[in-house]
Amino acid sequence: MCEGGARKEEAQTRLVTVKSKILGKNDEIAECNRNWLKERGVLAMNLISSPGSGKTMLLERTLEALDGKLKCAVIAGDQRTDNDAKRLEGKGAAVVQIETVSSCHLDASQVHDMLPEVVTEGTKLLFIENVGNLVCPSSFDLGESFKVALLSTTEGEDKPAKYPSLFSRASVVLLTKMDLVEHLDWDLDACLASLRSIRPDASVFQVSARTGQGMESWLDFLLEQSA
Ligand SMILES: Nc1nc2c(ncn2[C@@H]2O[C@H](COP(=O)(O)OP(=O)(O)OP(=O)(O)O)[C@@H](O)[C@H]2O)c(=O)[nH]1
Ligand SMILES: [Mg+2]
Repeated sequence: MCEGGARKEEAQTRLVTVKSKILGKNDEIAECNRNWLKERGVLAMNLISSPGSGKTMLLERTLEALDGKLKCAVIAGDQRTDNDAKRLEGKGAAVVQIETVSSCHLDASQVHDMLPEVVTEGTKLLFIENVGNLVCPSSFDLGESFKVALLSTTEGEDKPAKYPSLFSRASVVLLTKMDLVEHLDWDLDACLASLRSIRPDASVFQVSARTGQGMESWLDFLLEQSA
């Protein structure tokens, strides 16, 4: 019994060491990405949310609105398929898809390999659409300027308090699918209270990519940030 306990402790120590080595290596590459992007004057955003909360649709509308105004690029991450890249093509931005296969998040090295291909001369904004997942992607710095968390109204109000690893790290939060509120019991004040309890200073945008509600404020924010 005691011996088993000691072995378990040893195994846990090894696991912690391996994890911190992986994250340490990731952080090094992320810093390299950040410097590379900074040298080129590119603002990079790491978009993180649950699957289906509207990252790609937000980007579809965002790229369409910014086409001809601001040169954008997109790195889209999914476990499988290039569905998102296909949806984002032809909107004036360079788009690449990363298939993470067995991984539930993008890492800095995958982004590093794609940067020269997607970020060409004159690019001002880089959107990195992470794999749909509310937990793991938040631990992996990709070299972004800041993280953007999306939370759709159909997910309920309490997700910031339940998933603090993301919401404490995201300085920008988009409440998406606002057009559906009238069909739901969703409570804006409760959602904001949950968010404020985790990240009081987050910039919050209430948007519907479907109807265009709130999109102007989001676009103004992007233009302002990239200036
Ligand atoms: N009503 C409504 N539906 C939306 C809105 N935004 C996205 N959707 C729908 O939500 C579903 C998922 O949207 P996506 O943009 O694919 O979501 P995602 O976060 O990119 O999903 P993953 O990449 O799989 O994580 C689609 O059926 C969209 O049409 C919105 O503002 N309002
Ligand atoms: Mg998507």
